Amino acid sequence: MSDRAYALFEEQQKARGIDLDQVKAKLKALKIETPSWGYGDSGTRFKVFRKEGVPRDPFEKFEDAAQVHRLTGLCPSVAIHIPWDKVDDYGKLRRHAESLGLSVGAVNPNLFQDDEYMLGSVTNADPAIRRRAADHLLECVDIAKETGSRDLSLWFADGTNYPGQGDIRKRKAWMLEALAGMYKAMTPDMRMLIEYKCFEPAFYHTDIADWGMAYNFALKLGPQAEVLVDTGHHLQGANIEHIVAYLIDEKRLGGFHFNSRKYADDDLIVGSSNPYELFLIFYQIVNASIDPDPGIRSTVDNIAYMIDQSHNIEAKIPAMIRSVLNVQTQYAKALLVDHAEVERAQLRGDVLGAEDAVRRAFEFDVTPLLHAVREEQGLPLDPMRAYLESGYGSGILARGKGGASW
Ligand code: AOS
Ligand code: ZN
Ligand code: ZN
Ligand code: ZN
Repeated sequence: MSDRAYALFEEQQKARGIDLDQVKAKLKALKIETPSWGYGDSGTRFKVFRKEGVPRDPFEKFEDAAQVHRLTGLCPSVAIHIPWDKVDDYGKLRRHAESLGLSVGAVNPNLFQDDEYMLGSVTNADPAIRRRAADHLLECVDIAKETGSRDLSLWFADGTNYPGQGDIRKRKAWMLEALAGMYKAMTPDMRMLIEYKCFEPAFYHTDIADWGMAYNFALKLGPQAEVLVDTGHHLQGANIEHIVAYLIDEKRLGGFHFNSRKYADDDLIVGSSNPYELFLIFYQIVNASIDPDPGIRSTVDNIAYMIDQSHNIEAKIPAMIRSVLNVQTQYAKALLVDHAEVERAQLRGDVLGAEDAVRRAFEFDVTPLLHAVREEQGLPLDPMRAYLESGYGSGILARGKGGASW
């Protein structure tokens, strides 16, 4: 990208009153966590395609994640899933991460793959199974202490398939009991991020089915509990950016699991079919970042942007690069919204003017801006191309066929 393209872009944005130095500083501060499970094989319930070169252990997952960070400068931490990433020595995993310029991110307990959990984990009617599940949550707090992770990221598959199968209100109490036990075990600087999902694998009721339930649990637990929004976890047509704005305003938005979906929890490359939705989410976030209330600004500063995608047919590392670049692009566009202009239109009841002021930011080509930022950071202008030319993808083929994430 030529300097001329950037000069033109700069001129265009200056004329709109956008401070590009500030925009660049914000882009440089963007951090997106990638998930360890996004580097291993995964699939649908029909088939897991085993790929050559996928990591054979958690250490290799971090090595692949380091490539994404090296080329994009965006992904300094990696979420882990226990027991998929179980190791004997978490201090060793932490040091390995640090030697690669990474840190261990959110710790995700896994309460959905054991036979005992068929009828629920923390909400199982059997107290012994509930105890086992609660112990796993506590184990994850201990792991987070060793890995230096701030966030515990919780998603429960718990739910029922048929009316009458479970006592919904009892299960609600059991959920709170398990969460409260974990909450008590956390250190003061840890956070519990509670994820919700409307359905799947349970198809009648899910114990934490929507943001309101997650929020209610968080409120009951205390300030270290917040809500995690996975963009694939809503019923069709849900206005996710509204949920985002609402939770920020309540100072309880803890983080995201970004992914793209068309039908249900598709877990596809972020922003691949719904870039405008991603842009509108960032529009709400950027809008809140200039709120006069410091509590709202600090909520925004502490949002954990995480990717949660499962690669089924595509190569894993470039798919992750695509996702994080898509996030960066939509964030860059959202940073170009002229909020004062939107507000003026709102105040005079100018519906079309307000909509236009928001949409116009989405329509700018931010390539010159992103190239300038990458150049200033000493990063390749085109991280995807740099990856494909690096030879890393063919180098790892020597690993042979890896194991599935699960
Ligand atoms: C499941 O639908 C959730 O999105 C979780 O975040 C899950 O733990 C993750 O997708 C790994 O399977
Ligand atoms: Zn998720
Ligand atoms: Zn999901
Ligand atoms: Zn998902």
